[in-house]
Amino acid sequence: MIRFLTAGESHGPMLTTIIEGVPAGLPLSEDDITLDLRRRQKGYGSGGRMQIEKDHARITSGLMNGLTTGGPIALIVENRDFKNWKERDIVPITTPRPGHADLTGAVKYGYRELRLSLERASARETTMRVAVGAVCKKLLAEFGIEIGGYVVQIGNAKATLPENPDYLDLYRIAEEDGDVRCPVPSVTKDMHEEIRQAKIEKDTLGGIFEIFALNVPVGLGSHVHWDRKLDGKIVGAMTSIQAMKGAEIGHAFENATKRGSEVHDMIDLAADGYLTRRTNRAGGLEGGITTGDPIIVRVAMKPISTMLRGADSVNLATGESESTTYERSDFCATPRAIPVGEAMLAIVLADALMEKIGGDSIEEMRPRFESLRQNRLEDLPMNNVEWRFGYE
Ligand code: EPS
Repeated sequence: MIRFLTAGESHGPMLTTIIEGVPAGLPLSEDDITLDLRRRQKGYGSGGRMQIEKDHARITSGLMNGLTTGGPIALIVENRDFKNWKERDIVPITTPRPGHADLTGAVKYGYRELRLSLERASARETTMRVAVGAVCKKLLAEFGIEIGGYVVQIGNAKATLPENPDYLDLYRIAEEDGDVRCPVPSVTKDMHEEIRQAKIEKDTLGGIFEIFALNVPVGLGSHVHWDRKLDGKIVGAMTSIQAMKGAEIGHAFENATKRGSEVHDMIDLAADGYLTRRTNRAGGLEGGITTGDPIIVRVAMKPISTMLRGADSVNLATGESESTTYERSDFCATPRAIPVGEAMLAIVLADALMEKIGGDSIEEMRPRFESLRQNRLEDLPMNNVEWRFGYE
């Protein structure tokens, strides 16, 4: 199965990751990873840091002749900003920002300088998640699985989408825009305006975005135990991203207000004998298992906690009430969160695929994957077998 660790501080010399469990024989290049790293750096509402960094991942192990070896893959990304911090006279931060890990981290680890919390809690770490996600996307792409995402709400600007949209089309529109990654062009300028106003008012904004996965085979995940349910893993992975405070599969919160007859995806028998669904309100998962329909996960990002206008807090060194200080930050990082959400979904799905079909090399996986696809609902309904149930 796929595992990874990241290391590195926001303004330290470099970020590092080791990925374990990627099978041998996967074509991979630094350019594959750079593409997503650059996407993560692009978006309206970013602060000054993105002008400094030019993220590029060096692959330092696990790759030979352009193919993965099956060994651990190590990646490093240099922080170009490091030299500025090395040369700078750094004043300790003693007034914690509400919403950031400043206070909780300091209390937990006994820090006497809040930078020790922020250096590791910083969303700079998502660089490495995106790098790992790019590798997992390559693995999934070998089997036709595609991942993408777009922003659906910033402030009051909301993109309303049709029930079963062409996800790749929405993705293309959002990527072409690039700036706020809105899939509905008529709403793009409203999202832009929301961010612009927040900036003028020295404030910040969060948002809601959707990540999808297409062509996912039936049967990843399991209903048999809580920690094998794929919906739980996906929601957990999304809320592990810095500033993400909620995630739902499909329109879960909206569905919660409706009746069952309005929510569940009715099953039909198609002319060719396959089973089909009228809708995909379940977001591609039933009982913690993939249905074969698009996986849709919606994620809520809180507003960035570093605000130019400051926030009421207490200076821990003096015990006096004081407003937080401001050095630099994003005003709205939601457009830039899309590649991060895609990465986390790719990592969870790559892990679930490896769990399902295993294999030490891509070649070993291919026939297993084909039989997984064949298994699709082809043999249903099974009217030539005896159906029975009993505890005895
Ligand atoms: C972050 C604060 C800002 C963001 C950073 C996350 O960094 P800085 O303090 O250097 O301006 O730019 O995000 C990144 C560096 C990045 O690569 O996304 C924070 O405190 O979480």
